Amino acid sequence: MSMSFPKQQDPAEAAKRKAAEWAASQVKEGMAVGLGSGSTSALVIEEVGRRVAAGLHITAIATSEQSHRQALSLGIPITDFAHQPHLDLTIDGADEVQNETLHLIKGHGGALLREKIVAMASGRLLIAVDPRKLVTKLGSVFTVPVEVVPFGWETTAARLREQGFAPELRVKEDGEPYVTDGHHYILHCNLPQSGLSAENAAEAFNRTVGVVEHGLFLGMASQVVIGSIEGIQILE
Ligand code: ABF
Repeated sequence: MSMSFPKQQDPAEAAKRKAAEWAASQVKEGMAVGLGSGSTSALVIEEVGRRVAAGLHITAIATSEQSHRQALSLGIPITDFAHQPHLDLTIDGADEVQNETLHLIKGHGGALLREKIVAMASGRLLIAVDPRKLVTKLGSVFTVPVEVVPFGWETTAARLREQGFAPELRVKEDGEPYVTDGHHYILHCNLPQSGLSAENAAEAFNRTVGVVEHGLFLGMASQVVIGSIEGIQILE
């Protein structure tokens, strides 16, 4: 039986907040910071916004339009890669974290392309999650979102299907394709069904024409902070 809690007492929400608060504490004076997407990142941005309002000086680049709007609304100074090609620290969430390798599945929020571009430009990628995100085998809970060019997406999907990924087009409630901030579609791919390791699957996605980027973030996380009601745990 699943229990329902008011948001402020929900254990998962409390865990996310603990992780988010510690992650936000890692933002230091003068840093250029990548701000992630999703509900945990929204808590991070809220906390960073509070610190900026209290006098912290940073610049930031967000991984999604939604996070960008949230940051602006809190008065966090936003920059771009023309002015700031390197970020000191990016804080983002994840859908799955493999507990030993810190390999990640990201992108169920629909922002994986920008998330990966921002992560690649960062000296340190800090992932903030609640304990439900930890898995021993990547792909046990979530599919791998793969961002594809809309033109000929059916042929890209067919080639991913031939490789065993059983791709499914992400659609909105009205049945129309979900369109990313980068104006692409997303195909949800089944990693266990392909029988491939995460590394081999990443290579297969990279080789498939029509694929823009995929949600496997392998060897990219510097640290993972896992929140719980009791406190935090750091994996690195
Ligand atoms: C982004 O938001 C992701 O890459 C992931 O898809 C999602 C996690 O969201 P939440 O923190 O709401 O679980 O960080």
